[in-house]
Amino acid sequence: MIKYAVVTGASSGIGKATAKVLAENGYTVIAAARRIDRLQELATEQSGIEIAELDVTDQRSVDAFANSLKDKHIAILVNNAGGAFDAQSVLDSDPEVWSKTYEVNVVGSVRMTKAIAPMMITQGHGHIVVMSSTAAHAAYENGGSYVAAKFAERSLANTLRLELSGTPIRVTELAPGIVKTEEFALNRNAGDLAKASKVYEGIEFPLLAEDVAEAVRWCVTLPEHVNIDSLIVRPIAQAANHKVHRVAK
Ligand code: 8X3
Repeated sequence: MIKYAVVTGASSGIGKATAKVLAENGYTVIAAARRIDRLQELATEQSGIEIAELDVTDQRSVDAFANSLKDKHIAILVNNAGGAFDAQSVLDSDPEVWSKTYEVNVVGSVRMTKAIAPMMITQGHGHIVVMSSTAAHAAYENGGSYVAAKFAERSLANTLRLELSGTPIRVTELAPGIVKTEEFALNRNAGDLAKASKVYEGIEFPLLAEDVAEAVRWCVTLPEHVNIDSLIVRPIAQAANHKVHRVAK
């Protein structure tokens, strides 16, 4: 039987790295994202990857995607699509950005979970991974929209775990700290490369997307009676969200 793993937001960063690692570990990965051109590149880089266009903020897109999964044994769902879209104080922030951030990170994960969890229950097993953040564990200044969305995603995972008790579905919240990826800080800083670079300045060894992907691999390949509820992963230079050791140039 082919075991499928669905990874959302798989066109770059943590999602892409996770898709690759799961494919290397025997899963047939359905890498899903809006940017199909990037997914095509991924599928040429790594065998065992099927691709699908998906916008988790669009219920019709999620429904069409779910229909395409009929008869497939979905072992894993990684709710990874998301991101941060501002670095503003609450007072300076735009409510539209809060809505956008909530829609993609939280509601998108709810849509995907509602689409796939019933298939997992019917199949008799499954594992849902919610990619949250250390921002889901402690607030910080100028992070309000993202912090709120990630707290909500963590709550989604915690609620689901309770509601799915007695079913064969594992639920894991994975909370990475600073991860140096191509796009996260750029998206947060409206494409300003200088501001985005500052996020990682002086951190000799930030986490890489591959480090987080390895944590996903570990969680999902543990024996099926073992559930990692919540896993915080930080670079050693980040003792807490606000305490980052930076080396002066
Ligand atoms: C990203 C980590 O430190 O920017 O999820 O909140 S942080």
